[in-house]
Amino acid sequence: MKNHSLQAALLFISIAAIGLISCQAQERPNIVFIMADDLGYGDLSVYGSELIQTPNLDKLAARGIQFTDFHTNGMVCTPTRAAVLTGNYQQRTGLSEVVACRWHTNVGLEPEETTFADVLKLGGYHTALFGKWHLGVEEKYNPIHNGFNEFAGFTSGNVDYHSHINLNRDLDWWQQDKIKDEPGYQTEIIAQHAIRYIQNAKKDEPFCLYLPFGAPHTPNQRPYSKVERVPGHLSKKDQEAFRDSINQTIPKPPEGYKLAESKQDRFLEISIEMVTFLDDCVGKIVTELERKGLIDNTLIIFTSDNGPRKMLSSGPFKGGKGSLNEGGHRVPMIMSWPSVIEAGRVSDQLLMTMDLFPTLAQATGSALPKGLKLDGTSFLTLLKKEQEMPHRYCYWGKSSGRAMRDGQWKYIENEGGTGELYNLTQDLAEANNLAAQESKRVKKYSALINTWYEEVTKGVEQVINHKEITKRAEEARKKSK
Ligand SMILES: [Ca+2]
Repeated sequence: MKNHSLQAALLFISIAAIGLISCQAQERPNIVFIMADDLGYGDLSVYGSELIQTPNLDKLAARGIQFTDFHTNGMVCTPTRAAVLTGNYQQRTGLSEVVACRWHTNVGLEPEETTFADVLKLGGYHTALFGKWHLGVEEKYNPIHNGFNEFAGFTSGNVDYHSHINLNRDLDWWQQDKIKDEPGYQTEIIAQHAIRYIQNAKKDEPFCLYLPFGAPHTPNQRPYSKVERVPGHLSKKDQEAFRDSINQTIPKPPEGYKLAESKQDRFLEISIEMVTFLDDCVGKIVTELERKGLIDNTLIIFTSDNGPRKMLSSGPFKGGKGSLNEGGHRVPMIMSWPSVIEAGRVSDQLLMTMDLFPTLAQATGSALPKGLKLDGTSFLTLLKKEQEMPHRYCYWGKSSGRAMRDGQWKYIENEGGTGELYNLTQDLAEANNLAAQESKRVKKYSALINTWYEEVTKGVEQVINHKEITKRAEEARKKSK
């Protein structure tokens, strides 16, 4: 849903104009925006992981800025991606829950929405997306209809890392708007596309490369794991032939390599390896930017789309993927842009994924369309120099609850209306619920959260989640009996 406000439009046009003036002093930057999938706050060594070593991402942080209070808009994949693309709270698009390839046909990010890719493309950028879309599985929602010149990857929530078969047991690998498979381990294919794209970049045309990797989302597969999923439409015999043909192409593990004994240890070991492989790919992409002499004026962004999945870590925070607690949405955020961002910075400013759209528009001097109002706020000036962001309330919402931040205060309103209040300055782990002592504050936040939710969902039908679909189907079944 698009909102129009003249006042906001004028403000943003003037922000974009300031961006354009400042960008004229130097060439417009290239953008490489990398998003991991289900990677938690505590899964990189630079964010304190002792289990996973991520030297390339650590180096990227040392070269630029690392954020400690950066949040995804959603607690699961689709909602955060809708907010990333539109610069708004995802509820305005209706995509407030996951789009599941099994259930949600005819649901996705409508091509009429204005995405950051639309804005940069109109501003003279070449745009590409390699990786996971998860904003509609059908052709009509394809990224090339939503601002991207190039697309290779998958449109559902996850695919087998080798066979690229989704949870509906269909092949889900696209090149542009056609299903067209290419062999290889998913993470590696995405990195290879990125490297080829950078190699072929034209000198006189800046680019925006969006790389939403599927890793480390499940299925839990490393480069030499066997195929797990085969096409559902094939006969049993043909499925086996398909499995064998792909398994034959998978590299053997290094000599002497031994898998952990217990199932749990093996699962963890593979999870770790999926993250280190991703880190390695980031290193290769950065090396290619260096080789092309583009590194100084390329804004590299690395973040995640929600908190950690099973066996990964939210560091000091409570909860993981899907949770309204900090672990569900506070994620790593690293940015490098040597010609603008001073090396070695750490910032504790409160930011959300929807802030990236206006930041990218301003950093590239791309004007926003007249009348486009965004919930996100540009933080380009913060990249140039540490400063306090203006105070604002930040909100999170899903079908079973909502949450908000007011500076140090975190309020969660669970389904049914019970509230939890935490002071994050004293209690990062959200262990001490202060709701009973602070009833006046709770009342204020509860009213604010409800006003916000009503405003962002007004007139927009929200996607229903798996549980609700199953519940409704069960009710219909009982009724028909
Ligand atoms: Ca995710």
